[in-house]
Amino acid sequence: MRVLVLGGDGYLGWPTALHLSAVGHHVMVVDNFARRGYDDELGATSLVPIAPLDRRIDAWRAVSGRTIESCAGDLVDPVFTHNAIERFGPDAIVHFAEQRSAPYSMIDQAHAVYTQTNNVVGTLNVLYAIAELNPAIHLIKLGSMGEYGTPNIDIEEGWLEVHHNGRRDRMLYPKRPGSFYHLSKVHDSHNIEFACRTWGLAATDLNQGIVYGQETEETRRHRDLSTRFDYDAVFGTVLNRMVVQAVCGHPLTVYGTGGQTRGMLDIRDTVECIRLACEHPAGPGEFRVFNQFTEEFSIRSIASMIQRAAGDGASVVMIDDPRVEAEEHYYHAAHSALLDLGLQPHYLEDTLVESLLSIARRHRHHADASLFVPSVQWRATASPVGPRAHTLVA
Ligand code: NAD
Ligand code: USQ
Repeated sequence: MRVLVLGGDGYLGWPTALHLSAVGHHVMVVDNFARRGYDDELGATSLVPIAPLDRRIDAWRAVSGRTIESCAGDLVDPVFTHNAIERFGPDAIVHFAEQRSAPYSMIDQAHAVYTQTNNVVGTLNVLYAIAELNPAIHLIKLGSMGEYGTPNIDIEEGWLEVHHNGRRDRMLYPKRPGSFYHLSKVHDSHNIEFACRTWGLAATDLNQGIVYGQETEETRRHRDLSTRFDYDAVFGTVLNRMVVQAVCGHPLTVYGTGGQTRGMLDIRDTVECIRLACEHPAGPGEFRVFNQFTEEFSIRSIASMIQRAAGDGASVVMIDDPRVEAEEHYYHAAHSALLDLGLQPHYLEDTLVESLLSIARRHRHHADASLFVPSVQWRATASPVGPRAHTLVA
């Protein structure tokens, strides 16, 4: 298959491009390098050094004999997006290319507006390009489990059978997310469902949980193939952050009571789920939703697991939650569709010591402890309207 990976320079996009290329698909990556720009803006860097995209591609050619094409540009530009898709002529488009940090989207008005514009407009441009060029292209869009929020009923895979006043219908599952970033994903999902229903597009919305880990079979083959490992309070996700905190002797930062429960998955399962979705496409007009995670954990239980695995007196600190979210809640989410397609999950218990902690130990000298401290508050401040304190680099 010809697969276009949008956001192919990012944490997940790059290992996915490698995995798809390794199994024989013809891959092109598109990226505007905004993610590298957020690092400059925030004064943060990946714990594991990453090579520029050109060097990554050269390293892959050297170790595998396979070519990955690349194209630099911004999906918010409709002409660029149309031309990139026309030039490559994909069978499938995997769309990772969004601003993906909840705290980043909550810094201030400018960052909220940037996040929603970047994500919603970029995705709309992709939808229009597919509709105009070839509606048979299968769109695989990265959504988020956080779109659902934490409802007091079971979470289904995208759709809900509703019985109301003696009638029934199959409706999109109601969403109540917890940040302007997560809301951008909800808006995307509605736009994609509309495009499938109206133009007959074929799409898979992958509501992914929190990803952990840094290595895949392909990225291990050369240091220039490494993907990022974020541990800062804006882009570092909880499990990756806590592993780095543990090896640096910093207390593991549990926000609030730590009863927040989330679906999670190993990065090796992310790349495999994408392969499965590409090779088993949605049908014409179908808006298919998969919940993409393998295990559920509360933040408290993750902290205890890491504390036990790291040893060396790792400690846990409970701090006031900078976010507005339920700290104790019901959580039960369906996630059988990808298992039915053949996913063989990796489990955290088996990989924490052998993979995550050993990578973090190897690179701990790069860590900057000031980046562990949460810097973004959800509760509205009486700050003036408009762009100010933080300058957007992207
Ligand atoms: P990332 O920030 O590392 O990668 C996203 C990439 O997209 C970056 O390289 C960035 O430069 C690029 N990009 C952003 N806006 C763009 C634009 N307008 N035009 C072109 N390129 C653009 O993020 P990630 O962690 O790899 O996440 C990838 C996707 O998966 C995101 O959509 C995210 O919401 C979703 N996701 C991630 C996680 C996770 O735990 N990391 C979990 C669930 C869902
Ligand atoms: N948390 C802590 N301590 C920390 C960091 C986070 O207790 O040091 C808590 C947060 O309060 C939250 C939970 O851990 O309750 C998860 O936070 P996170 O930063 O790991 O994840 P989140 O903000 O939800 O976002 C990440 C990715 C995003 C993706 C989402 C999947 O950045 O791109 O969409 O995970 S999901 O959570 O399923 O929506």
